[in-house]
Amino acid sequence: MHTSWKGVFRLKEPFVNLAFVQDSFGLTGAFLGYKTLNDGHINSTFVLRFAEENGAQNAYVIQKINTFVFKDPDALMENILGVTSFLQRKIRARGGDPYRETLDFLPAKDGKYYARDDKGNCWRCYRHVDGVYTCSRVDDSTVFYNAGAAFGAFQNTLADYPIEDLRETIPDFHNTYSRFLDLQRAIREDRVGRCAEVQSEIDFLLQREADTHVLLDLIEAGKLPLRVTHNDTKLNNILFDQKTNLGLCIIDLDTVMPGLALYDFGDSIRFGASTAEEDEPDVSKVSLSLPLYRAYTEGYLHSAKKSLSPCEIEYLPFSAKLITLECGMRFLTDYLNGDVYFSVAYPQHNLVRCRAQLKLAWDMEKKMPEMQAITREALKA
Ligand code: GN1
Ligand code: MG
Repeated sequence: MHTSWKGVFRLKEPFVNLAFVQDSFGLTGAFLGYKTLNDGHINSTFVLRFAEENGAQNAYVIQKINTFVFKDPDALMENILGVTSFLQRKIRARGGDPYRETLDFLPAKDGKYYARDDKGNCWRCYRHVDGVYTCSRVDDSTVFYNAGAAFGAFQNTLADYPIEDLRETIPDFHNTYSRFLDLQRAIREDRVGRCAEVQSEIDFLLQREADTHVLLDLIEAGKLPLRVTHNDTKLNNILFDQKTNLGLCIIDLDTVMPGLALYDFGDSIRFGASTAEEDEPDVSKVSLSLPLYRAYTEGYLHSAKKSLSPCEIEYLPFSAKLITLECGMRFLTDYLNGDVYFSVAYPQHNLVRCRAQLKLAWDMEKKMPEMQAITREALKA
């Protein structure tokens, strides 16, 4: 949940240069305060609120784009604007509210959808959606069913988006074998001397190399289609309507790229159907919740099953395990590389995250028959 407003009137580094963003994006009104949103591991995100003279308030989300991760901000914003304007047209056509059901980015003075400050940092701005909440853990199965329905609907709505127009913002993003090779390289280089302490995590992952080829082989064999996918389908990338608890708006469109429906399904389960947070230090608390797995699968299949092939449906349970392994690999790789990619709150953070993922993947392996049975049942529901 968002934290309360802070009554500050001047934002200092590393926060936002208020005058710069006001000027760049033409934000009017008296500055009331800001909040920092700490959900993401890549970009820095703030919400700024302003009051107009007539008393009306406007809030904006201001993000510093991480250009170490997103090397081409022009391509990044081109993708996002392509997708949001496509979604806005469809939402309007079905009588929805295009300003609440997708993100509305503001152009900067030069017409680009980001502004570069004098330090070379790239900032972007979109209208804050009011009357919503986010969550990074959920116990209520209904809300998680709604999450599945929302991501399923997102995939359906983008099914006829011209895939060839999308730039690959991060090449090989969910190429699990290339992630495996990245881990092997990090082990070989051992840049910060952390390898020896994580031998059991390394062994766990190296023993599962075969898994990293499974979906890639199916793509190669023409059995899994590339679709327009979100690629970062964490629960906290959904804005839920406070009144209805329905998934209203999908956010964090940075990695919308050609991908597999299975990557999106798998990542949602990894993050949202776990019994603990992604960075829970006590791994005995981490496991797959089968009731949550059922809820998400039912919600997702309810909106997406018509467009999914039998092969996609067959591999849904496996994809959850695979993306959990992939994420564990990525956290471990970053730990070995000296924490250069994901933002960390303390030195062992990436290792803690990795251990939680490996415990979850291990638990999914044990529960795979149940996950398969639930998927078959959800298909008939
Ligand atoms: C990153 O920044 P955030 O939290 O939305 C990452 C995802 C990972 C996720 C793990 C561009 O997403 O791929 O799954 O952390 N995004 C990028 O929590 O690498
Ligand atoms: Mg993201």
